[in-house]
Amino acid sequence: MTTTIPKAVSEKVGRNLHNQENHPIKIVKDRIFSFFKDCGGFRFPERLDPIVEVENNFDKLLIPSNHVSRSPSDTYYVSQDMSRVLRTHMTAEMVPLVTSGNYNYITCGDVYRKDAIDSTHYPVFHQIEGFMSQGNPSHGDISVEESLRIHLHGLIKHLFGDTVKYRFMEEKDHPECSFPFTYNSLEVEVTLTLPDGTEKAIEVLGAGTVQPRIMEACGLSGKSAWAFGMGLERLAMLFYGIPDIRLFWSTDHRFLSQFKEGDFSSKFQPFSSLPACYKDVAFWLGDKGKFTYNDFCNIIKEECEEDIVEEVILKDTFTNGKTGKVSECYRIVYRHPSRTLSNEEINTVQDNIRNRLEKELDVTLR
Ligand code: FA5
Ligand code: MG
Repeated sequence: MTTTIPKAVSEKVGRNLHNQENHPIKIVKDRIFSFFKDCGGFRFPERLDPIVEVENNFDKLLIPSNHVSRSPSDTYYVSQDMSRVLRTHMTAEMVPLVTSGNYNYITCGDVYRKDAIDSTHYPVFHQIEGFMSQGNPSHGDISVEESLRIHLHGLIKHLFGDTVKYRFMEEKDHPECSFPFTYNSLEVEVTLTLPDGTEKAIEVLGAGTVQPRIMEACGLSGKSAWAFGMGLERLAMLFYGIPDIRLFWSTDHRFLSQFKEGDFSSKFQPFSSLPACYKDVAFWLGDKGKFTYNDFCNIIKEECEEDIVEEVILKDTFTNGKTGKVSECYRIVYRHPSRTLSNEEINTVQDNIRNRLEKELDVTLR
């Protein structure tokens, strides 16, 4: 079985926003790279092809065969024999990069996940990943754990300023902050005050000490290394006040002309407040448990020629006492980022989605 990749996703392959001059994703990437350039000792290799072996994305990273992230509801499989995927994280490049002699690197690339549809999730986003092994002079005499923490403290302050409020959520206190490919793992959460005075905590990165079995597989038995991975979109949204993650893919000059290399202080000026159109769809779930929210979102992405769906929200759910059947009602919010949608256009898409829901996900429309 392979997943058909929605056109809205496949046409993003090769766009490489992280290398597009004056694009906010590139500006944020450069700012992170500049911190590590100042540290010294790092290489900055880039592997642009996001199609990778399942082995490198999951197996060699010790991700168990029953791990949810491997499910075709979460990951885009691109070959008939299920041996290749659109990489789901930049850690997929760790084994190939280290094996080919990069022992200290910072890399960046596009990653793909089937996910929710809302203002902070998009099936394509960008990650920066860092890897540093013992032997890099900037480790000095300190342990790998200490070195990781020093670099991360420095990076967070470089990005958000000295007075930033943030915390390290260590695996030992927060078991959910762990990764199969690292131990002594942690996640960093930054709390920012928004223009309206409210505080918002966001998870900006995951990190840890690389598992010895992976070091061995990379030909570095007996050595240790740290690694971290962070998402760029949410950072850029915070720095610039960009309200909707889909905007990064806009080719509209009203968006692109607002950003300049090195300029971090400007705030994004919204250029459209187009009306949204809401459509609800309610159904009974079938007995086979075939329906998943991610598969539903993927059908929506496949049916939309352009990015016209802003959000898909579960509005209501209940169980019929007599039959035991479960009903769910979802609201699909349609809004094009830069033009007004016609009723006709929305109705066609909505009808197609309804038909496919019934055919493919074993539900009965109400
Ligand atoms: C990872 O992807 C790990 N590979 C990170 C890592 C690397 C850990 C090396 C240890 C060693 P996670 O799925 O939590 O972890 O994603 C890492 C970061 O990417 C998150 O902290 C967040 O900033 C960003 N991110 C994750 N999912 C999304 C999404 N759907 N949209 C935007 N950003 C996301
Ligand atoms: Mg996470």
